[in-house]
Amino acid sequence: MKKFIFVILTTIYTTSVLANQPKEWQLGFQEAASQSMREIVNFHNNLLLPVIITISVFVLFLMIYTCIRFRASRNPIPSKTTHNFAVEILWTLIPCLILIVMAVPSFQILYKQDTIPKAEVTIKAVGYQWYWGYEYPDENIIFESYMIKEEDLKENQPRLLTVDNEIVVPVNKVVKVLITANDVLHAWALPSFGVKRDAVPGRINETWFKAEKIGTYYGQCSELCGIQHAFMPITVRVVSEEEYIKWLSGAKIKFAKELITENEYKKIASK
Ligand SMILES: [Cu+2]
Repeated sequence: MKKFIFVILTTIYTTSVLANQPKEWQLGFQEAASQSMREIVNFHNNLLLPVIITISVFVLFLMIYTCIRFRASRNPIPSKTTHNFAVEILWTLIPCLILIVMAVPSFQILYKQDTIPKAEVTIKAVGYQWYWGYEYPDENIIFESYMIKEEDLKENQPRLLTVDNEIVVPVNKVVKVLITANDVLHAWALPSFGVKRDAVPGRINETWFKAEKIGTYYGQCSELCGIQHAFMPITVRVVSEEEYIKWLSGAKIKFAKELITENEYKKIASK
């Protein structure tokens, strides 16, 4: 009973809870943190759901009506009619029209996601069995991101989602993500940003997002990649521009891809 009440309450209050990670007994999507995800949620809630519900209710009504109206006792001699031209045209045309009505906004969203605006930050994500490797190609930064085991979690760190090295990006900036894999297929997915792309060995996929709110966002590998598929989460920390610059200067030293000279070190450290 308690669980039931909880489900009802979360259904009513989902929009008011700041959800950048899955919540227990959650229904629906996580709260959108990008324009792209808002459009997806809008499309789902305001078009797909009403269409699906209407069709389901209509089919259910037809089934119940048929069972009652044409039951053996009420309809002892069944009709032998097999074809009806008008009905057949209708049940072909109407589903076609419904599909077209859904396809138009759906393609609009897809094309918008596919067109990558001029990127202000570029990140390369590489899937490995079983962790993610990240690179900031313009900043000479490279690091690996492993899940933190349950026994090592600190307070408020979600289980199975927290990593040791998070990706850090500035708020309200276009971030382009290049996605690939080193061994098998993986997929880089972040529900709050409406992003999900396959990581394919030997090829680079692209996606982008523009996070609108400061916070920590969690995603998971979304392509079954082996025994530890569930243990390679994705964590993105969205910070202010100043904080990002501060993080960059630290990361350039800590995660330097190529050896930095003493002069460069001084230059970075003095920032
Ligand atoms: Cu996986």
